[in-house]
Amino acid sequence: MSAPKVPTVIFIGQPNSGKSTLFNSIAGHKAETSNFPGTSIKHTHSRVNIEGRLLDIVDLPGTYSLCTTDPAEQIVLTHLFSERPDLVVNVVDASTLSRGLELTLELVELGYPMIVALNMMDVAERKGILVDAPGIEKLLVAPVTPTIAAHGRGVKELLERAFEVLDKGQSLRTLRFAGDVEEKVAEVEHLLPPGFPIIANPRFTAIKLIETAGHACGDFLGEVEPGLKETVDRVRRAIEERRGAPAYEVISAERHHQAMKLFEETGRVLHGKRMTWDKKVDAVLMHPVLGYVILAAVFLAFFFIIFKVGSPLESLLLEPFNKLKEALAARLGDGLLFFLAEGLIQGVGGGVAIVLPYFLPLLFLMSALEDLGYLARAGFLLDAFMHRIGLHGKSISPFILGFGCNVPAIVSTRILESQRDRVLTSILIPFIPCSARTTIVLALVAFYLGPLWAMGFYAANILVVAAIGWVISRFIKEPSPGLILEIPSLKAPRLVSILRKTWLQVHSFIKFAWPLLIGGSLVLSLLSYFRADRWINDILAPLVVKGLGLPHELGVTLVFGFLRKELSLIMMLQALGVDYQNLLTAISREQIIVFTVFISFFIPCLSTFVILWKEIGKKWAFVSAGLSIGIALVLSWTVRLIL
Ligand SMILES: Nc1nc2c(ncn2[C@@H]2O[C@H](COP(=O)(O)OP(=O)(O)OP(=O)(O)O)[C@@H](O)[C@H]2O)c(=O)[nH]1
Ligand SMILES: [Mg+2]
Repeated sequence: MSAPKVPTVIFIGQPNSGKSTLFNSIAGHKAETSNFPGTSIKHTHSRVNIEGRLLDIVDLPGTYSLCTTDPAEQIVLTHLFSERPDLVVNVVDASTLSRGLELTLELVELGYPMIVALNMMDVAERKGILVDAPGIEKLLVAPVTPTIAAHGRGVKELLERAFEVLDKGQSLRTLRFAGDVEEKVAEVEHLLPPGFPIIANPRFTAIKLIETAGHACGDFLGEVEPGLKETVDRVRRAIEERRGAPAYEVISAERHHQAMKLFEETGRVLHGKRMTWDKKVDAVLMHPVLGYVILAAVFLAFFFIIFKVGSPLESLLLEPFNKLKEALAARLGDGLLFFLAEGLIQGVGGGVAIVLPYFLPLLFLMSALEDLGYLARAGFLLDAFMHRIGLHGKSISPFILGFGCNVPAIVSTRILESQRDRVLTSILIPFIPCSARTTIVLALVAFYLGPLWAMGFYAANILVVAAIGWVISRFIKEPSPGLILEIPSLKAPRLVSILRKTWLQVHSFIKFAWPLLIGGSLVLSLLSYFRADRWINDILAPLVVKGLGLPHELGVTLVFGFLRKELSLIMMLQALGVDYQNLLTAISREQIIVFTVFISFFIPCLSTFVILWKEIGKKWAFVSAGLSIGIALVLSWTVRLIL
């Protein structure tokens, strides 16, 4: 007897409705969550055991509808249409219920077994929105469970109802459109030729053909033969003539009308609560003048906190490593063994003492701001600025992610619809100072010249990004139409979620970056033991010494920096042969700035280059690398001249 098939359950819903949070509360921490629409861009899969029963659960990117050209949203369609799940869990944000229900109604049209998680019940309550879950359940004939995914509330009931539907099956009620539209749908439905690739059921397929003219739903509708195409076109024209609007608009208006009706019958907005505290807070946070003052203050505070935590820790933690090195030097003399030991200590010590003291608080605060919903608001404030550089507000979320790490930021450009926006955003992201570069700025500029200098450096960096964007966008044609940026509700950040997110990134630093750091440091030790670094430095001398006015020894450091940004810092100390605390004996403050400028704009790291290649192609990856090298050289040279 073969084992019974494990049922597949997918989580689907509009962006930021809490799918990943719900998924994590069932599967443990696997999917990324944040208070930012468009966080999940690929699916996350997990096999879970719920009281002895196995389930394959899948967290999907957010989607507004079942018809889309957005590449991230297309993943959802693939899962729905090709892989046909056994159960759909539709996660709806109860605080924006009437809008969320439109997708729910489309899922009802699809007709797969489904249940609804009415999530964010706490936010809805705070906004004075009362929702009658049993009422919706009665109208949809699908189980509806109120949940607060962030606190794990209602999850158990949701799972119980999931098993109920999986065991007993379900027949959903079809909600019909207005008579004239329904008639036209039936017309197409009956003319579908035998063997036509039906998605879910003939009615759903007919609706999608009318809505999309057969081509905007990915490849799911297959080749539409001329006879059928003619029928569909005729029906579309008939609807258009009768209603005076394009057919797809008429259908979406029908669904909107159904959603509003459903909401009116089951939801109630308490008017006394209209001006809730979060609206008042938002009026200040997003105020056209005050908003920017607060934004600047938040970032200022952000830097000061990280610096105030990081720099004393750094000095404290470096002590033992320096002592160890001295002890080893006394014992091993200056043979190969000492060089290797020194390389190892520099690599390990650099990670523990220089990178982590800044990196950890940075990730922690960043996650907190993100979960609070402040980053999305910063995005709103910077929207106008984005338009200036030829992009629209939606690109702000990859940008903001880029401050953490450029690699996931580049992947997340998949949320952008047009290829032009994807390319432009992906080319700009490598100029955004990621956490590794921020660490360098803090450890070098802030530590040796003061935190204000670091902040100025940062501000200048953003301006340079804007300038580069402005110039490039003139070359890559037309900006795409503006898109309304969605602002999620303010939410109290949860410590568990922040700690988990921080850990996830620290973990990947330990796993991927640190070994590179140690390896790079060892290679450099070997190079200098065999004096091979000399001739690399000699070759680069005209550029490094004459051009940038930096010490001769730093040539190797500048080149190898592209392996990993944190490495440059450690390699710099190694190349100059000084301890971190004595840096100023080997290099001047002006040179520190020139060095940091070069490192900041030079190709961010190998992984970024690889991901660019994968996401937007070889040509653009090389364009980006070329740009980085050119801009790094020009800027650091200019800075040298100024100083
Ligand atoms: N107050 C409250 N916050 C919640 C609830 N569920 C999720 N959140 C928060 O809402 C934000 C969005 O949650 P996610 O799970 O990332 O949403 P998602 O649907 O996966 O979003 P995308 O992947 O962007 O489509 C996070 O900050 C969560 O902590 C809830 O029931 N109540
Ligand atoms: Mg998600």
